[in-house]
Amino acid sequence: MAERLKTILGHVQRGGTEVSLQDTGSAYASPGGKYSYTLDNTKLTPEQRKFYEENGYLVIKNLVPKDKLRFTGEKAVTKIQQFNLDDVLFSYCALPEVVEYVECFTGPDIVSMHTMLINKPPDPGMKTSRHPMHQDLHYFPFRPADRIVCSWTAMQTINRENGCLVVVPGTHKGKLLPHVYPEWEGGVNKMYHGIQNYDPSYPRVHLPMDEGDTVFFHPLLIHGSGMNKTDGFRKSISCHYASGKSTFIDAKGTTHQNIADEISQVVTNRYGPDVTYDFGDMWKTFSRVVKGKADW
Ligand SMILES: O=C(O)CCC(=O)C(=O)O
Repeated sequence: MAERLKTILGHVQRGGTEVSLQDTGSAYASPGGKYSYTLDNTKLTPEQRKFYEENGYLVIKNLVPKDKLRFTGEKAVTKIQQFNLDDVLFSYCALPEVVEYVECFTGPDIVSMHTMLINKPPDPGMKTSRHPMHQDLHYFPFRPADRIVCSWTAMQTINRENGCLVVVPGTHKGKLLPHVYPEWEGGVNKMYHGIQNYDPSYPRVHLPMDEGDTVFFHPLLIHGSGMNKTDGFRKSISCHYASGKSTFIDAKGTTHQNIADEISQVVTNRYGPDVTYDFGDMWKTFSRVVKGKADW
């Protein structure tokens, strides 16, 4: 496993020449280089901190009380995105249990950037309920990447039968790779881009979780989720947080360009060509401060 990971990192490592991309690194990395992905804090145990530094994710069992995950009205849809303005759903993003961990990665100025409640439907037999392996940073034109973290909470038992998360540990140490629509026979959901030329033999770890279990993960961590082979819907809720000191990059000419263009097209289709669209501004509009302040 260690050898295999070394080979993968050779392919994706930051500063390599395979893909030339904008800097995704941290402005806060400790000078001695001991910690790059976490900040000094009193929340994480030394073991938890070391685990995240090495693997790019951390599962906290039973973090969110079950009564805080009782949302109604989501049965008819497969995904609710950008619920920052819905106070009931947003209450998840502001849960002290969650935010105390988030601060270990973002620092004290915490902004909710991207929110999602996924109600993964039973697969219709075309494997379309899979989520291709990807890095979330593909969607985010803000930096530094190391001050972004996703909190993803299981709203029920989630396992390999109903499509749990799958991660490739250690890949957060790599760089942002180009993403495209995977060429899957049954098709793929809109805007579910996957890593171009993804090598499926990368050593993956499945993350079965119980209701309330929460995984925190880095935006460069390669991950996805499996097919829902059951008859029921599979529910999870997540929030991507960034530091309020983040800065925004121009997506033009970067690997973000294809997703920025795709979203731009959606905006044009819906509102007409006169409505101006900027990828970075879109994220600023979606954002909502959870703690401290945002500098934009
Ligand atoms: O919840 C899932 O099935 C996958 C979610 C995911 O990969 C993401 O939000 O980036």
